[in-house]
Amino acid sequence: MAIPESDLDPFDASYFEDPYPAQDALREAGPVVHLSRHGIYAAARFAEVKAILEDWATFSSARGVGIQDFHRERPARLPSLVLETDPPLHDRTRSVLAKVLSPAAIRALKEPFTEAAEALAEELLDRREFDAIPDLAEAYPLRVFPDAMGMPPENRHHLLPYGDLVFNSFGPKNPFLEAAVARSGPAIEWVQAQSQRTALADRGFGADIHAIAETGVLTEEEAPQVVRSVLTAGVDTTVSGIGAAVWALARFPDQWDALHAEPGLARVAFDEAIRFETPVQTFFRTTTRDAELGGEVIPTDSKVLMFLGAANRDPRKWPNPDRFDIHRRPAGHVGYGSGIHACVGMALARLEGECILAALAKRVRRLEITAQPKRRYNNTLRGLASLPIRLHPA
Ligand code: QZP
Repeated sequence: MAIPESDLDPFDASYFEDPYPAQDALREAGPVVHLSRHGIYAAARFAEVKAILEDWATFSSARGVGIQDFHRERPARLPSLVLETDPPLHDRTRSVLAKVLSPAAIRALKEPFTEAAEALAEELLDRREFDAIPDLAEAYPLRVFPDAMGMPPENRHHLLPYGDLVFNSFGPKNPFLEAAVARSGPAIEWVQAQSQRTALADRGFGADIHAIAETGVLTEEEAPQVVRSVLTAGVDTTVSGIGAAVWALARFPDQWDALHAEPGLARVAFDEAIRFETPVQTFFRTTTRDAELGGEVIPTDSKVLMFLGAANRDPRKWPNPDRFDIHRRPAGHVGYGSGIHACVGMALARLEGECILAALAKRVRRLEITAQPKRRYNNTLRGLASLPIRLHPA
């Protein structure tokens, strides 16, 4: 029994354009496939992706969750204290973030996030026609998230090219990464400066992280690195998620009808959009030993690519997986990961998605796509660059 080979490049424009036939082929080829172009292993079925996520000791994050192996190459940025670590270091950082992003802390944002969503929905309704990526999917998180962090109003736009750079950097050094580097300008230095205690308001997630650090859990150097993690993970992801939801709801008008009839479904509709489009498409782990997976053995010190998006459309797990259906139960998808690294900001992301979709659902009878959407190419994130929309008011 040999692990099948594939020459697929999952970081290439034609793959990004329509990844589904290639994902289907990967799932059908076997539980583990070797991608010869990059010298990496891949898992695209739900069961194996989940098994990798649940076994952090065999499938380590400490050597980077991108294609680069930190044991062989120096990481371009200071490794994250939560994403690119294993226990026990991971757990210490994670506990700080779990406290800061606690259910009570997120609940307190329900009112301001709802208010901001209603205001944006009203503005968009007045305009009638707009581009749902910059004017909605980017505008909403850029309004509410930096406020919740306690950031000053200036230069928040740097958060987007910064995220674009980091998410591209998990992939190979290809033209998409090179373009993101060229576009990033002062974003890296700006984010670093914004992570310092003195740059952040007295109230907000940033101040909360620094306050916990001062109790001795984190060192003075570590606290801004943890703020950086939230700034990195918190914007581009929700932009892609909200864009995915609007795009799916515009393409499946019967699903918009259902949401319009029952705006209380906004939260589950957002979750289904995360399953359906899976904004964070892929992530790597590195094997710390010969690793058994789906009856195959992946050699130690190998990079393993998890196809979260393919897992979320695996027919072994999901009936009719290519149908966007807000009445299915999408719970259990791996769009937020699983196991010890599962998204620590999930409740915040879901609150943003819920608020903006509910605000639109109440006011809008129909979403019309008025021109061909344009894809945004990124080595990790799936999303659009442009989605021209006309709103039909209720
Ligand atoms: C990005 C960090 C892996 C993600 C989907 C998001 C992400 C999470 C953490 C960090 C960056 O800690 O820098």
